[in-house]
Amino acid sequence: MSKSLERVKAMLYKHELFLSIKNEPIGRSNGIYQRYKNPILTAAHAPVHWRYDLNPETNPLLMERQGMNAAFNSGAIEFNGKFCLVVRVEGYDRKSFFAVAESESGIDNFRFWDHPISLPETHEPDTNVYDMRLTRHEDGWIYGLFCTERRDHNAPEADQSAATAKCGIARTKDLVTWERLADLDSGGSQQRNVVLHPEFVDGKYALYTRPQDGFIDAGKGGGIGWGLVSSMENASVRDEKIIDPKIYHTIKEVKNGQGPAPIKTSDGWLHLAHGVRNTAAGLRYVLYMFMTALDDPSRVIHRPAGHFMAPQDEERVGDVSNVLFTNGWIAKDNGDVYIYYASSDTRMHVATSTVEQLVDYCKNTPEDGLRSAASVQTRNELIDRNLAFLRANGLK
Ligand code: M1P
Repeated sequence: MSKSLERVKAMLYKHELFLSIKNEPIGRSNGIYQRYKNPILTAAHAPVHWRYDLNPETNPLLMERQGMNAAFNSGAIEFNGKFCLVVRVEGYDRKSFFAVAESESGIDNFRFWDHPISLPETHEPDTNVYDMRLTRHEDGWIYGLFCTERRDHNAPEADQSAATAKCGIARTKDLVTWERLADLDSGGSQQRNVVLHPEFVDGKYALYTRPQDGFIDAGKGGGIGWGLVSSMENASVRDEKIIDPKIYHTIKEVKNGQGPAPIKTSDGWLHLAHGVRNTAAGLRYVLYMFMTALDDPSRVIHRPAGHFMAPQDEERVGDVSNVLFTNGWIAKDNGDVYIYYASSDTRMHVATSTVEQLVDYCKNTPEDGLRSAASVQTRNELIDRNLAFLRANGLK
């Protein structure tokens, strides 16, 4: 074997060793979910053949030609018995695209398919696409709803960062071939974090939306909205009802957004979302949960206070630090739940839980009383119950 071929072989071997690293639960668990030691996907997980020109004739120095920057905010679905993520992959050029990575275990050994997804464009090409939410709908399609970002054509030439966000819609049966449908028409508002509910509601498709006045600022908009549309082809939503508003002095006072499509349980629909507040160090993104009624997925029935997961340790640092974001989870038939979340717009992680634990968490975590005194009261109630329990059992 030639020297140059040996170098390629060694590179592939090293990458394979890296992809094969086993993941393991980290010691600390709060009884609600289990975090894991290693991120499940990073830029370094991207196949070597996506980044290097492996031919010694065109790349004699074996230099990286097209670097990868990040692998984050992934949609998730169980497909052909595998855990499949539609990952937001970002190159050094700042462009995001979608690529499927699959794993047998759901906690490690994720492998990207050979090619990223070739997503068709509409008549108005996307500048950037990201954060796909996957929904296996009862109409038989797998839908991917994502953000399509384009330059704001009303912005002055000098302002090259003004953008507009819309909800792009595509559907597939095999995660390989995607049919692109028209972007969601939501009147004047910008949209990000739009998610399709998995079942028809009153014979219509139901959408969780996030109307916003600007690209970053939710402005008068914000909150998780709810709207029904009669078709996903040329879908148009009007009169969105805000079912989970942003609220002063909470973890979602600046903005919030639905995470993945909700999970159906016998106690109601489980929702995972992100909430954003402002700090002297910039925006802080955390994950929170709530539940809605089985007979009306737009009616919130349980609102546990505060965050469900917040960035910790190395999760706190990345391209956009202090961010946890989620747009994918997988509920297995046995009740196990795999929560896929990204940290700081850089890498993907998994946390595991069960439907039983998550429903218990939603039902038994007190709501936010919105005042310090109310928080002290609910905590004292817990303390008093515990002291009585400890005394009754001779432990105090
Ligand atoms: O940078 C943090 C997140 O910012 C945006 O979130 P939101 O839609 O709530 O404004 C998105 O761009 C998201 O991709 C990103 O992770």
